[in-house]
Amino acid sequence: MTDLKFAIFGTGFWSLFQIPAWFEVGGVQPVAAYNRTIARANEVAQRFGIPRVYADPQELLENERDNLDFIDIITAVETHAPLVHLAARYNIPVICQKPMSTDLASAEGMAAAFRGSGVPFYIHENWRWQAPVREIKNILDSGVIGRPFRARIDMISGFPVFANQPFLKKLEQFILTDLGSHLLDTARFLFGEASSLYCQTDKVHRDIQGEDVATVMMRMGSGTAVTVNLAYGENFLEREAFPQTLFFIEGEQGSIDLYPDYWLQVTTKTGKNRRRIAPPRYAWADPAYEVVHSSIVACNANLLCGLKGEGTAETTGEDNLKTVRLVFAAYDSANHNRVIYF
Ligand code: 89Y
Repeated sequence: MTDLKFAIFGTGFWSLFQIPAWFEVGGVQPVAAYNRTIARANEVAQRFGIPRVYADPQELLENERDNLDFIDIITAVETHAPLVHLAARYNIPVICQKPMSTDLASAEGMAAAFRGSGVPFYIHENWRWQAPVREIKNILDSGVIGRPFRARIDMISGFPVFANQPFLKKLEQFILTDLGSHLLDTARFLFGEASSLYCQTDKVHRDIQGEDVATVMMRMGSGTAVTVNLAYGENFLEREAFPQTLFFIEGEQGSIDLYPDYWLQVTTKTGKNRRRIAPPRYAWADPAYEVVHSSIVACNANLLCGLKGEGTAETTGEDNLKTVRLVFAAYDSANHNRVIYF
């Protein structure tokens, strides 16, 4: 099969990892890049050998429409909906970076634009593709710890996250959209759909718009009580593990711990099994984001299988809408201090 040709929409911070992750997967070729600031598009295009650049997404689609198998959108979140609707008008398959949109209604509109068209609409949601998360899923599916009745999922860090991604400071809804999207999706992946949710939020940084602390409690799947603890604090933690997510899962016959540095331990009545599930290493990845950047490769590979009709893409727009519903239900819950039932 010949390479699938694609256009990148957005050449900001994330494109420096998203594009090499595509090269790592192989079987694809970037043919054009759009960016609001053309100088930046030129810079990134030159670095990665992308032949054509545009400052207008519609002009790109007019010129390249017959040459494109898909579009990969990695622009700022508020531009996702208009760009996805634009691509839908050209019937071009789309991969859109998480978080899908700024609100539930526009996310629903994005999914609806593709529904019934036969044209793929996928969300790039990579957290569930982290090597230790896949291993936890295998362990849960093996039944070795029995029915999981409770889980704690923690992503708590003092990492200077706004240094690389300054726009995050300006989001009125920050940690639940930026990280909550990832962790609530991971909770769904591991434990099934939520039947109820309760959330509290807080703010530690004084110079940002949105919340940087959130505590979400959900009842999921066949009854697992899951707490997701999120924080970017200015606090100094004894064990800084950014961007690792730590897990403690209790089952009727055993437990699973994921500790810093990817140490995974399964404890049952027959004893403890401790292994290190480190992510694959790539030269282009920023070591400070290792586990996240490496999961871009696995996520892209899965979405490419879906585009080629060779497998099932996990994070379709329809599937990710369920994650988006949890994110905005969490804001609703925190704002009104009430439990949301699904
Ligand atoms: O934007 C976020 C993401 O998707 O992964 C980590 C991050 O860069 C900061 O929270």
